[in-house]
Amino acid sequence: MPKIVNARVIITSPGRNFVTLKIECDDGTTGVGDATLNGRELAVASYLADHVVPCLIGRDAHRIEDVWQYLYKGAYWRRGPVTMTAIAAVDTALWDIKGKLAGLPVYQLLGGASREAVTVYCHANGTSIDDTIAAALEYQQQGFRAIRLQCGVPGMASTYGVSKDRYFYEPADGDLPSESVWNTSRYLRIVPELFKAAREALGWDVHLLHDIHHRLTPIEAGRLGKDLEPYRPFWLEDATPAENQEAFKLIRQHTSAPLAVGEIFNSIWDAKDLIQNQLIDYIRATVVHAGGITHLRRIAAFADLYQVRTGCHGATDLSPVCMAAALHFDLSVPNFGIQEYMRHTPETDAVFPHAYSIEGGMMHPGDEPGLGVDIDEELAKGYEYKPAFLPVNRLEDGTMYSW
Ligand code: KDG
Ligand code: MG
Repeated sequence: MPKIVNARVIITSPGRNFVTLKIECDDGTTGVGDATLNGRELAVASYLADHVVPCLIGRDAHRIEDVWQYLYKGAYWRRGPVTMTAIAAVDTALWDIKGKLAGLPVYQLLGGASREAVTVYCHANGTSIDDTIAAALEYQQQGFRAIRLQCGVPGMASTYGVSKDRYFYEPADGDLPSESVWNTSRYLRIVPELFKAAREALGWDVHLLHDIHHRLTPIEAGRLGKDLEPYRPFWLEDATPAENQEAFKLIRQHTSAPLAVGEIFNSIWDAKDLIQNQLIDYIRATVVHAGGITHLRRIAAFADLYQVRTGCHGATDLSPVCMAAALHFDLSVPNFGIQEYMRHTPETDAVFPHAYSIEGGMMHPGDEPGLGVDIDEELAKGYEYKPAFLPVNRLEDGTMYSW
């Protein structure tokens, strides 16, 4: 058996903070797992180093399911983003090791490829509708067939999804949380205009997506869905906060716009009612925050029973290790829908050398054994951790609101 002899928690900040777990076996085989929880990185690092790593030493690296159950059931304190991110990192690293020992890319161990490559959506954003359309046209020319559109809301100093940098999105921006201001009625007016302009400029052969980022009530989301229906959105993401899964019934009663939810979910229990009542069309849970490849496969298998497809979160705060793992999952899973893609900075890509590639709007995990991604620990040492918080959001009268 490949015995686990060491596991290191590596914190590095090549452009942004990342936490990585590297597990080592007695024959020298190593595997990596992403453990990054944006804005709460050190909580997961401590959970891993203090409570998980000591329990891994001496275990059989092949027993992925047993280790998963041990960490989940054995913790007593089940679920939650910190615990599930830590479990995900272990699980991902063990799949990487299994692939390397088998001499096969992980997607082959998951049943093999169900498609030739993975369709991704990219991000077009701008402070105005015109800027956003110009960015979207560029992506369309590069071959992307699915584009998320976000634009500034007139009168608001900043808007979710509109990054300060044209190419690199970075929401965590301060050593204390910065504050944004929100106005729902202005937002509800601008988005249909954005989609109208997008269809005029980009035509109908491209999928258009939008992220509401938990900022509407169910009835407001129903209104927006109705207004966007003529432009055939691919999905509306995080229309309303999903703690109350029943809230989506109200949205469904008012619009046929497809709904996507789940980037902040950490287990199947967050999505159970949404899926079995067919209140959503896409489940956005991803490897790093939802318990790793093992648990994400369980979520996808359950979702498949209800014709709900996957749409893994893929923002830049998920490291290339998570991206690689997501691509192996995406390539194999029967009910794949789409994968989010945001480019990492060159510094991030250098610290995490990877075999995955992108061509036009399609990605492939590559055919290296394991996940085909690693961390250059020497290079990583040069990028010290910097505290960085996600912003918070208030209404114009000062009321705290969802970010
Ligand atoms: O860390 C938070 C980001 O990953 C999130 O705000 C990005 O909503 C997001 C998305 O859809 O990529
Ligand atoms: Mg989102």
